[in-house]
Amino acid sequence: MPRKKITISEKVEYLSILNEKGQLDKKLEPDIGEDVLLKLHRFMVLARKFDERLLNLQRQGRIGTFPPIKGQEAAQLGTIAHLRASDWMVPAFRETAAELWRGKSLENIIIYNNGFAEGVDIPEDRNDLPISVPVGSQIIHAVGLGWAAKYRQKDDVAMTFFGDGATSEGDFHEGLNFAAVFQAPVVFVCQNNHWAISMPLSKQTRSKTLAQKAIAYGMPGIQVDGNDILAVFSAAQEAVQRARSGDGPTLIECVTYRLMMHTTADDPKRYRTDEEVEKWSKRDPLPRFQKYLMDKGLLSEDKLNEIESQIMEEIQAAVEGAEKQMAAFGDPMDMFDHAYAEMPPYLKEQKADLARELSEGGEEGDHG
Ligand SMILES: Cc1ncc(C[n+]2csc(CCOP(=O)(O)OP(=O)(O)O)c2C)c(N)n1
Ligand SMILES: [Mg+2]
Repeated sequence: MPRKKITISEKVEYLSILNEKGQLDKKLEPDIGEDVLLKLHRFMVLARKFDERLLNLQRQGRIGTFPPIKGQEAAQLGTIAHLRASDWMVPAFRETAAELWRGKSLENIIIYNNGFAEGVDIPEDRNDLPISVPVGSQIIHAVGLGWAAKYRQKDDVAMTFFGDGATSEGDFHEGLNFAAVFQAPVVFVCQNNHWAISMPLSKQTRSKTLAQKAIAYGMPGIQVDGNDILAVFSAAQEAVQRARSGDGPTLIECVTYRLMMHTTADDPKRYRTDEEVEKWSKRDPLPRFQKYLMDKGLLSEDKLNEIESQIMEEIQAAVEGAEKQMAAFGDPMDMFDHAYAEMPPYLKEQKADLARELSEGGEEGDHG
């Protein structure tokens, strides 16, 4: 027969374990040790409070533009929790919670967001890549790293993070295709937060889900409630195990929402409704996880207050420490030094002008 249906038998799964009211689907509850549950919770609170503090600092002019993560903590922590130190973490630009889990210091995040390269520390014992701002570009880096691990017969995996907007980039398609063909140990974590700056999800795809794109490349794809840390944790556990045991890549679509602005340079009220934000605020990943922990007897109001106040102190100390460090950074003369092997005459002139100005300004550096 010249014309017939080809049956594509793969299905896309959807996973939700802890719903927005904090009610648990007992059959699906993952077996997570108490220490891990409490660590996940601590990092969720830390990421939330730190994000709020960064926003305040930005509004006070004490850091530059930064991308808030509020609402996306579960998607980041439930996935990153499965990586070993030697695995590769390949972030986009909105992964503060995952970065903290990997050991990045609060101080360095503040320093980075003030524009100082000194803040780009990769913790010594971690195989992590720096933040990647060109949308989707990090996906192919992760695939290369995963492929290299396999080539060297190591059982390390690469986990990369990207947004719904990145799925419209060629890098996403090239990356997933290569990873599937070569069975590279890569976990693709798409944080579908419904917006790419002011561009809604409906302008990125006509597909019902982003997860189903995995089918075309020949890898498993799963859509999870990205605000449900138990569902994210379970899906990522399977994906990391699959990659580590040589069974290739997985695409995980975490359905979540960016509760704040794209970056502090953007006003989301110009492109989305208060009702939409209100609807998603009710699906906040943090209270539902806290209810789960309280129902299990692992958390109480008193304990929560204690954790929150410890965290607030930790953040305050980091802000003070970072500001102290930064006071010693950034000789403005440095900006002339790294652009040309041989400095053009006009820059030599500007350099001399600035040196003169700085010396005239005296110790206080008052340049009028
Ligand atoms: C290649 C490229 N095009 C455009 C931009 C400008 N830009 C920065 S973030 C962004 C939206 C990204 O959306 P998404 O992938 O959904 O991630 P999210 O910001 O929602 O976390 C755009 C268009 C960029 N950084 N790189
Ligand atoms: Mg997005």
